[in-house]
Order: sequence, then structure tokens, then C-alpha cells
Amino acid sequence: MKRILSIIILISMGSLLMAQEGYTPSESNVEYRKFVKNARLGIFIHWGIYSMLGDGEWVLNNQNINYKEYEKLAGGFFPSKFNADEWIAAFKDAGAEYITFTSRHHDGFSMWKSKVNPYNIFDATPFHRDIIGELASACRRQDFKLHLYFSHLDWSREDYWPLGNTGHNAGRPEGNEGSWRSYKKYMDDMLTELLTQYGPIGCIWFDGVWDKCQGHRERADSTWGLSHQYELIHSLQPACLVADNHHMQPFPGEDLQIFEQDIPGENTTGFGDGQQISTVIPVESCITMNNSWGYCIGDKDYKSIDKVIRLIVRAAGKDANVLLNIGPRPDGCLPVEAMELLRQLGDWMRAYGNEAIKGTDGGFYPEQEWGLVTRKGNTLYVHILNPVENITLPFAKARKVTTFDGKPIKFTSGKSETSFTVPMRAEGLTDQIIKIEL
Ligand code: FHN
Repeated sequence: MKRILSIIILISMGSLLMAQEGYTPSESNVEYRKFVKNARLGIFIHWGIYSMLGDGEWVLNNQNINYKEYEKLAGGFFPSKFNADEWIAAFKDAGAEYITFTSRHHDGFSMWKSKVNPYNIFDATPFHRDIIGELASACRRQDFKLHLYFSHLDWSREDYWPLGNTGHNAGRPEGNEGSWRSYKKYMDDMLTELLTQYGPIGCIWFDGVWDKCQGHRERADSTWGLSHQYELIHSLQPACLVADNHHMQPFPGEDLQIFEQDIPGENTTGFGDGQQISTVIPVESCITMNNSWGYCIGDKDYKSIDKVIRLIVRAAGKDANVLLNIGPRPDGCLPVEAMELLRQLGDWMRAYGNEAIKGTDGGFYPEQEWGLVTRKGNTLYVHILNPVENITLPFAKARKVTTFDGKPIKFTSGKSETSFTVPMRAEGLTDQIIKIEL
């Protein structure tokens, strides 16, 4: 009995170390991590056949739709206005450097021409076009990076058995012993397709581990075979980052830490175990433009440009990226509100963000009531989000303090700190930036 107990303890200790234990990222992976960190802004796209129902990507689950009935949506999916080049051009113009696209969401529908899943955009719809293929080509043409969201969780498969915490009313028949093994193989086959058919993929962005392992970190690897999946990805494309939105501390083998609907470390959503910000791998906060991920016809509650800029600045000040989400319409167009936000964001990025956000470090100085600080080489960028009269910072021997456009500001700087009076703030300015040369 004692022996059995110690074996069980050893196994669970083993899986505590788990995932891709002993993983050392390849040089190309480390390089790509740097690229992603420097980019600071990506665009998240949640798009699938669910967009036709205009009620978000969880509609199958939330409206208790039978999975066989739901599948029939595919027969009517014809996004006649989809143009991958136009999407990528709009994202690029907004200052983003990569797109994270839902290759498959929890409904199990694949947005690429898959040989292992006929329930896909090419074979199951009259559209007969490979969306991921088109996005990959547009990204290549426009020098933009492609990341792929990949749902672990699947509401369409009978071998997704035993069920997790969701999708209980989709009407799937009870599975049989061994079907989980078949589902795991299916995931491997899909990942292999994605990583061998479309050229370089910047990141596989997993989601859904929580369906079976919410609050059970020690079970995540054994249930999902994360170590195996991470190894598979890194062996097929060593530079490809692995990210997993499991709402827990990163596991070995992950190259990008994710926070959802939150500035890193704030845990305002109450997801997971109150993740600490990683100082080892780059960090990304995925945030919706309105209150929905997938297209939601009634959700017009878009964030203002002021709010979006604040999110980007606050994330950068904490050394994190923002992955800003859009839910395209069923016809393949981006909602007009999203297009307008992208346009305004592009103006701001060109004026300020390219210099004071992209390629900067953050996280070395805590957020203050007035704002945050980013750094590039010897230059500190003081981002004043909330008006303040005087600022003293614990950075020594400043050579020069100026406004963003170079007007000198009087300052004092000693062995341990630098102080200055903040100049008048232009009306309506979201982020007043002061530059300090050290
Ligand atoms: O359930 C998903 C949700 O639909 C969406 O994809 C977000 C994006 O981070 N992630 C999940 C919830 O954690």
C-alpha cells in the first residue's frame, strides 16, 4: 500500500514539474520572443461560423444548441467580402505587427483546409477557400506575423470524452473508453497540419485547458499531454512560440505568458490563481475592443481610443504587449467601429507609440497614480496618463529632460533622483510624454 502511495506521489510530483521539462528554447525562438516583445501590439481575431448567429463565439454552449444542428451553419457560411490583404493592411496601419487568428475555437470548426477534419472552411462551406492559407500569404506579402489561436476544448467531437465543464447540452452521445486518446491524436494531427502547411507560424496560442483542469495545475499536463504538444510544436518549428491561456503560471515549454482582459498582475477578472508577471518570457494581455470576442451584433460598447491608448501604455509600462481583439462580421468585414479605432490607433502609434512604446522595456519602475515609465537605451519615457504638477524619479544623473517634441524642461538631477515640473498639458491629450536622457 505504502509503495503504491509513494508511486502516486512520485507521479504527481513529476507532473508538477511537467509540460516540456528541461526545455531550452532554440536561438530562433529566443529571437522571435524579442521580436514579439518589441512589437508591443498585436490584433486578435475571433472568427468562425458562429459569427453568423451574431451572439459571440460561445453561442453553441450558451444557447444549448445541438452540435449536429449547429454544424449545418457551415453550409451557409460564405464571407463574400473577406479580403486577407485588406485586414492585414489595416492592422499594420494601426501599428500592430502580428495577428493571432482563431484557427479553431471551442465549436470545433477549422478555419483551414484540413485533411483530418472535414468540418472545415474549405470542405464544409460553399466558400471553398482556405482562410488560414490566405492570411498566411497576405502576412508574407506584407511582412506581418501570423500567430494561431488553437482551442484545446471542442464541443463538436464525440471523442472529446469525458466532457469537461462546458458543452454539456450540445447533445453529444456518451463516448467510450479510449476515445480521449483518439482526441489527443486528432489535436496532434491538426497541429502538424498547421505547422507544416503554411510556412512560419509565430505562435500557437492555446485556450481551453481550463475546461478540464480549472484550478488543478498538477493535472493539466497528464490530461492534455501539454509536454508532448509543446515538444511537437518546437520540433516542427523551433522558432514558434507556445502560449497557453490556462490562467495559471507558465509551464516549462511555454514561450509567452498570457493575461486575459487584464493589465498583467491585476487579476481584476478573477481568472485562475492570480498569475504573477513572468520576468523570463514575454507577456501579452488579450483585451476586447468591445465586450465580446466573436462578433456580437448587439454589442456596440466599443472602448474609446483614449481607453485603448491607456491600456497599451499601462501594459508597456509593465513590460507587456496588448493583443487587441476584433470579432469580424459574417460577411468577412471588420465592424466599422473596429476600423475606426484601428485608424485612430494608427495615428497615435505613428505620433508617439513607435518611439515611446515599441521596442521599449517596462516593468522596472512601478505604476504611479500619474502613470508609468518605459525605457529605450538611455532614454526614459515618462507617460503621464493623469495630470500631476511635479515628478521625482529614482533615476540618477539625467543629462537632459524634454517634452516629447524636444523642448527643454528645467530639472534637477543628483546621485539618486531626477525631479522636474510637468509643463502645461495640451487639452484632450491622453498620454503626456516627457523624455529623460540618462
Ligand atoms: O473561452 C474563451 C473565449 O471564448 C475567448 O477565446 C478568450 C480569449 O482569451 N479565451 C477563453 C476564455 O478564457
